Amino acid sequence: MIPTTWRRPLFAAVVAFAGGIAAVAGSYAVVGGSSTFVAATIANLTVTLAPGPLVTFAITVLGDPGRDLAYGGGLVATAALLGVVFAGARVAAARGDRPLIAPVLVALAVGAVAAALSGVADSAVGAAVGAAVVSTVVDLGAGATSDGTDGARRTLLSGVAALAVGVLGVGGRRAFAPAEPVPTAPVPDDVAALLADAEAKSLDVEGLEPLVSDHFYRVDIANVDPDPAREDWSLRIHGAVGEETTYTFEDVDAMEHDHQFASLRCVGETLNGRKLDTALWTGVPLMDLLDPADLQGNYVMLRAADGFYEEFPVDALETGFLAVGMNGQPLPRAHGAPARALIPGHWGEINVKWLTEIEILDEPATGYWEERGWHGTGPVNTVAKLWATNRRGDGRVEVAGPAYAGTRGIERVEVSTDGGDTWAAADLSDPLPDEDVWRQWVYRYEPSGPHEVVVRAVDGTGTLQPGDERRAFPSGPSGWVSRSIDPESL
Ligand SMILES: Nc1nc2c(c(=O)[nH]1)N[C@H]1C(S)=C(S)[C@@H](COP(=O)(O)O)O[C@H]1N2
Ligand SMILES: [Mo]
Repeated sequence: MIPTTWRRPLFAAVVAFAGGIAAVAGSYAVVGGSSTFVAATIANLTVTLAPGPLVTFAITVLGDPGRDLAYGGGLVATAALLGVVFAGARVAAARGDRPLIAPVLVALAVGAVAAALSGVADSAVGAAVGAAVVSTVVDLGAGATSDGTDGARRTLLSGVAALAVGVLGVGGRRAFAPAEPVPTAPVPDDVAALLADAEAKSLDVEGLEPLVSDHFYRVDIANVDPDPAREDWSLRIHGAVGEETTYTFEDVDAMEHDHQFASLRCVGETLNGRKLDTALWTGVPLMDLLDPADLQGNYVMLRAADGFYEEFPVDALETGFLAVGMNGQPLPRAHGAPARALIPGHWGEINVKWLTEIEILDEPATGYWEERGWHGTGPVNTVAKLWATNRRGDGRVEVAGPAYAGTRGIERVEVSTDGGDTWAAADLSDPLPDEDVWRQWVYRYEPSGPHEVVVRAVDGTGTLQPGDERRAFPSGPSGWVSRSIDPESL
């Protein structure tokens, strides 16, 4: 049994937390998982405040589950904070001893804090209503006495009310509003033809992703991605420029568009990891936007709506691209809608999503990941990955994967089936039209007992992929991918 003296504060805490949960659910009911959801600010704050190595670990090692964990923490923290506000308002209301004042004060206080957190009225109104419902139910259902039984009753009522608000709010939202409206558009003929070409060139190997990835990886510093509307978006070019220039989405839309295949690879991935993918991007060359601004500095800082920023030498912008479409569709929110930068041949991190600013600098500066110890603004390392291992009907073993060396291109992939003593050339997929894109390799052979397969690539300059093994931190993984294979267990 809980000691009697503890009961009151414990009950009060449960009622307060229930109020906080209802406020979070109310906000969700109105705005869903958008960036104006009341829990988004705190969920993202946890990443901003967390120490660099922890963020790196969460993003690179834990990946999506790490993000879910941080998001869950943000939800609980937001419910707790709004719960404290809820309880404070009820204490203040109790002084006046007028029954209706509590829900009104609760709504005002919770609404005000929710508005401060989310920055918008509708999300705050949802939170205010959710909290006020719990406050009302608790007062209406509980008697006037304030002994232990009464407290237990309030606690139970608050829990039931919060559950009801949660089920109605979250369930209703999920049922009636699309979780995230996914814009779709008819795929233009030229894009469809390019995608068909990529499909035709993809090697037919079980367990190997096609040349245009089915599932494109994502790396985000924010737990809740920004979702700027096209109408509200703009791209400002400033700093060491002759002519400060700002583009709206309409401006960009009116310019001539181009399509290009490009792969992205995260510097923080493991050697044989999956943070390497390819898409067909649609957009405009960055220099079309930058030329009128008359660039005068040697460095550039790209900034984004989620607070992300990366700096690198201005030369890399020359082949840069502002992507507004991906695989024939508008750029998805997760990949930076309405517009992201693509910087060919460089690690993923400078391919800034939700791009809002291009600042030209005279002096070098430090980007988000470089402040956390990474060196990920340069060209990618060469890699050949081993993603598929199959036993074929004819008894042969089939090994395959992608190989990528940024704009250097892939000239050859070599495979060893004896742990690196002897090497043979793998078959390569036909190259896609653009420079900064992976190729697939496949090698089939007659096995004789358990053995070790090793793969390595030679890039377009004739340079062999270095064999020395290094972990991802700080400048990307290095080494040859190898795997022990027992043909009998394939
Ligand atoms: N605004 C913004 N841009 C960003 C990031 C981010 O967190 N915020 N992550 C970067 C990193 S580390 C990588 S590897 C790529 C991943 O792009 P993707 O999520 O579209 O795969 O985006 C880069 N651009
Ligand atoms: Mo990355």
